[in-house]
Amino acid sequence: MIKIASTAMRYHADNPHLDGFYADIDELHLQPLWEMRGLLTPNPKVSAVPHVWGSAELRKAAERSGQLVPIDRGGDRRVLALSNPGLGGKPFISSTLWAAVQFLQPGELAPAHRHTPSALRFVLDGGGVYTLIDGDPIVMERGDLVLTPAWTFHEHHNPSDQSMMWLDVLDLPIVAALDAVFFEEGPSAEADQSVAPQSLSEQRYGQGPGLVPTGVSQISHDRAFSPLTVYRWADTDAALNALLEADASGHAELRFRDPSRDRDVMPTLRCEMRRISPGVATPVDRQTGTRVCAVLNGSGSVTLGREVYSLTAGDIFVVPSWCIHQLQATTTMDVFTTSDAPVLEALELFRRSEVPA
Ligand code: 1HN
Repeated sequence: MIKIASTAMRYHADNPHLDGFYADIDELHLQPLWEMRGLLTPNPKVSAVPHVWGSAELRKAAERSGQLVPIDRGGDRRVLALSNPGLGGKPFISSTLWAAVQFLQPGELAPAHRHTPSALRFVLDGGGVYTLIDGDPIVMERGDLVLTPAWTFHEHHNPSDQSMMWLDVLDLPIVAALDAVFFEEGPSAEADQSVAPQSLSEQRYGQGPGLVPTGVSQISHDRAFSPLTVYRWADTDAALNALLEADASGHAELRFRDPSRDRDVMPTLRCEMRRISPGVATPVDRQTGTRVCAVLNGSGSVTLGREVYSLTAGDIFVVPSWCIHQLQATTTMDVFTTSDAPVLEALELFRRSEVPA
């Protein structure tokens, strides 16, 4: 641990040469550590603050953007970024994650592109949009989790007669901090209405728990992300129900994982789903890294730090690093959570503790 305070006493400005020295080294783009404060703090210094974005306001804002802004503006996506009030206007939900709602109206097409930041989509309401991931068509329905791993081409089509809104989460701030953002436009596509009922990804990797293709027809998959790019709500729902029945706690928690290896779905993003029975509260916890959560079903509340926020289906909230967090269900509540935990774990920076209530 570097002790800044004691050396600061020794070197401070009663020496007449010191100011000149500071001016000279400034010209050389050098800075004295001994004059700095707050670099190494006993606990993480977190700029992001807890915040809940309400379902009704999100929906209304998305619909207004649909009336006012055509799809070919703003990077070919009609996306409203959830900007954390603690980050001084940056379009990030925390210093490490991007979260947004995306809105696609009937007949609209968000054209193909690819980028090094990885993305996921979680469908909070509606359905009927399909997305192509490296050409593999995936119909998106309520409660589905869809992955768009780094550098995969993706485009979204809405051939249905209803508008659709979903949650997008990307590791963009991490990739930007690493100066590793690349972006490329894809081939332009006409809206293709002929969507296969099941994606190739599901045909290969989504046919049963613990079953993966092998043998002579082995599908080689050497990328760091899950070869299964969609996790269907029907499967998640059934697994949550079974887990809730098997365990008397009234609280079931599942992690989405790569079916071919013991890994998170993507190297930067962990995905989990919780179901909490009426009247049940989860343990009070805190962990390093950001959690972005969305309520799929039910209602209740969340404690974030010292505040309690009421929750209803469609609400999205952020749990900043090391912030006290507890969920309480009024009706059976399903909460999707994604986090940057795999990054912290890989760097041995992940800490989690349950806090006495
Ligand atoms: C993006 O490519 C999508 O493809 C959504 O749906 C949100 C936010 C920032 C940068 C790229 C998409 C995005 C994004």
